[in-house]
Amino acid sequence: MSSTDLDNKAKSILIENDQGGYTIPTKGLYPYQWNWDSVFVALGFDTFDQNRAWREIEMLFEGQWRDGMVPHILFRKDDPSYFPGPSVWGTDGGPIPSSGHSQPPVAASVVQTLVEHDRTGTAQERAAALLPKLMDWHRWYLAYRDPKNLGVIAVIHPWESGRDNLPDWDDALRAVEVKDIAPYERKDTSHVDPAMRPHKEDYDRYLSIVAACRNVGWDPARVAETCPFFVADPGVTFIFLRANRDLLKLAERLGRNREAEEIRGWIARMEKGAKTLWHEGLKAHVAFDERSGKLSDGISSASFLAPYAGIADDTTLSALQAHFDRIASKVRYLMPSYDPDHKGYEPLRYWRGPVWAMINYMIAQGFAEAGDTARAERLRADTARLIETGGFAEYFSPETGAGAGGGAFSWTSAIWLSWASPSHAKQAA
Ligand code: 9WN
Repeated sequence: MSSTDLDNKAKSILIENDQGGYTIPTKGLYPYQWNWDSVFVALGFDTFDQNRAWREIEMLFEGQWRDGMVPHILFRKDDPSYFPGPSVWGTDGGPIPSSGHSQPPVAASVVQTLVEHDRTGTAQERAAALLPKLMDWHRWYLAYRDPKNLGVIAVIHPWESGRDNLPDWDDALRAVEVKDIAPYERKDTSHVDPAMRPHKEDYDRYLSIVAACRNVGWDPARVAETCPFFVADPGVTFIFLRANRDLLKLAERLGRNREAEEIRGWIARMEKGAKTLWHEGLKAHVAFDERSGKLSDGISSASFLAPYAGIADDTTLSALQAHFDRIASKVRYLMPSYDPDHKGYEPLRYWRGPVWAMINYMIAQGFAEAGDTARAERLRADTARLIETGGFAEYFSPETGAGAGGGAFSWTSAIWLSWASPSHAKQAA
């Protein structure tokens, strides 16, 4: 397929997955509105329908909870093809039935991008309406996912990280007692090869965490105190730090001085805190289990997001460049979600090895901003080749380039349109 055909195909996937203002990640496997999926999808719509891009994010925020949290899934209508659905979550925090925790807060960064790209003349107004909501969400993160003021953001469930099945979660997950779960039937393995999905022992624990949070009524302070899983994640931490920098730009642009001052404080706290995640032996930022006090022992694709978060001092950048080149000598396509030299690496099981297009987009943005345009371009070229060979798949094998997981996937299409497509690269040049 030519790149123009792929552009058209990507657009048609977004249009097909559009449910009237919000977009599902893919039909069958994921039939609801997911938080960070929607935000990346907005980047795709931004290339051909800016009004629709704003709508995607506005509809996501329609589900914001009273306490400020923006849920990871909005169940706008019940769909038996996905498990666990609304009745398992048992939440009551917001206006739309939803899951009970969040997902990586990329929204402020994408809103800032939409403002910069605006051709509609309405962006300033729409961003101003979103600003207080973004502020509330970010305050919620600091209050309830960093209650000890460490300057790092923890996740209370592997699903909250968006990188659900990472080897980094294994130890913390094994420590979760399996209890309070009713007999259940998974749906994911009926849509996708079970060899690409988590094991039953993982699902038992995923559901046990949901039960533990349900038992405290999803009260965020009690969740932070009692949740059996509470792990500081370099992915969410770096995405949040970046989002705060972009939120600051927005607040300044809108003349919101009080908010700008508050955000500057958050940035200082996070810049200091990120050091907690530095693993001196591995020379990279890794996950930190706040319950056990242990750092994880592997490098994930999120370790490469430090420059995206504005952490690009010489030590960090040169260590990441060395890891980048080492990993590039092991696999054909970058960036695998987990280090191929680690025992937990599996090229086709999700988040234990496969490549995701939107993670590449963020890593590349950080490397380019740090002045490493060669490695940024390598990531863009690999992402383009993966999509040309593997189609608009959910994720790809770093070894063969085969597309895996769900097909006709929204965020892969969006990242193609907004970044990886050669026609986009030509326009941007
Ligand atoms: C649970 C929708 C979501 C992504 C996540 C990805 C996967 C869900 C699942 O799909 O997670 O949230 O059921 O496996 O891990 O990042 O947002 O695309």
